[in-house]
Amino acid sequence: MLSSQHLHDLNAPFVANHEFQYAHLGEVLDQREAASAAGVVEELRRFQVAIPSWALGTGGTRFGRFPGGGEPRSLAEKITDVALLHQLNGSSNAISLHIPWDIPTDVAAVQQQLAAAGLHIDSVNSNTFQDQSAQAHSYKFGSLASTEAAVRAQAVQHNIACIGYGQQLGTKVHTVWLADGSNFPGQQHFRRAYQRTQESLAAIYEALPSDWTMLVEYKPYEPNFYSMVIPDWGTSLALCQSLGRQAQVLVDLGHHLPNTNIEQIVGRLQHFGRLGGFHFNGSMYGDDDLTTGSIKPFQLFLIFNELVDSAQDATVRNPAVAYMIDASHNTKDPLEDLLQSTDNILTAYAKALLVDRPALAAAQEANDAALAEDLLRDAFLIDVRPLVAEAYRQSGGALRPVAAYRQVGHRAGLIDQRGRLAVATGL
Ligand code: PSV
Ligand code: MN
Ligand code: MN
Repeated sequence: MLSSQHLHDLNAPFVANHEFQYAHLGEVLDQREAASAAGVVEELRRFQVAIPSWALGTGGTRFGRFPGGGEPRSLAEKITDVALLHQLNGSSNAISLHIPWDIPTDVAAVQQQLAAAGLHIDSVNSNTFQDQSAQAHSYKFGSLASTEAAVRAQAVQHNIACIGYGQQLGTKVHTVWLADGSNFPGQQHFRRAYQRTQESLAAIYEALPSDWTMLVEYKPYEPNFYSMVIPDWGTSLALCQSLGRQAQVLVDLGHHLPNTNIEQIVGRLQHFGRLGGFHFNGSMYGDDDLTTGSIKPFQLFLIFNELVDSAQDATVRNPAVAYMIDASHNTKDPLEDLLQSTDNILTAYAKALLVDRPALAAAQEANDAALAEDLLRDAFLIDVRPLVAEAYRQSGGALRPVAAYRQVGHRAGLIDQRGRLAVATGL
């Protein structure tokens, strides 16, 4: 952990320039009248995006993995890493757990560590996409959709056990992502696979405490490449509607075929009051897990435009959305990537807050396509970096989180402590 004096010293070389830029942008925004700099900074400071435990180590592909060293070997070390991110940017106050990778051995110690760092558990995520050594039945041909009742029962029990761990640690969100599907035409009966999944989910839903949310995530392909049982938001939505009000759809940005209009999906789900969670990552082709906003920053802005629009519309009755980064970094230092992803997320959010919403609504009503698009571009093209930096600073963080992380030589320190060959538990 860094002391506040240390953070203050790290910021010192950047302060004068930052204050000049922030004051200048404040004047520009005052002239535009859509939103004030202070108001946007306040919103940015409130916005928190959870870090998944599995993004803290280097990912890989089926061709290889190149660990960067000093990766967290335990839940305690994962929490330590997230605590540092939160210190640097004030925007990462929660960690998501994947069971069984993150089963807590000492619940009291975990709770104590979280409290000391101002963190909490965002959600528990079940894992029925891999076989574990002590497991009686294999998930090779599916889990909740399996043709074998014993496999389905085992998968249901695992999900219920996840909820139990979550209760011990104080979260109220359980996320289900299924790898179930098929690789060959004819392999799986589509309707029956859906029906079995629905029944299995209903059994898990029955065990869900009344103040919990169950998030149902969809994905069009991978690991199955002919069909997935929950391939799209329509299937997720239908499942959630059949389960009850506590079931919500989870949108993962990488889980769409190229050129899908994700912002429209976001708007639709909010209209139905069923947008429950969000997994951020960047995508060129599919579930690439690249840095959020690195490839399509305009798309990320348009997604936030929908979120802001819905948040400001009293007729929208969507519950609070659980935001998380879901990525697996192959090349960069994962902690640097998470800082960059969060920065890009806050940048997109800030720009969306700057949209002149009454003018946009009027242009839409008048079918003035050129003006409507210009109003979006006008907000998107504003350089909002001083607003994001000011949010970090007001939260006690670093004006430039990645630079600060490098300046203190954090990765080298982790390698010294944990070892060059320390590999994170998880993916
Ligand atoms: C699957 O691709 C996914 O996006 C799900 O959210 C999983 O829980 C996560 O990645 C980790 O495998
Ligand atoms: Mn995901
Ligand atoms: Mn994914």
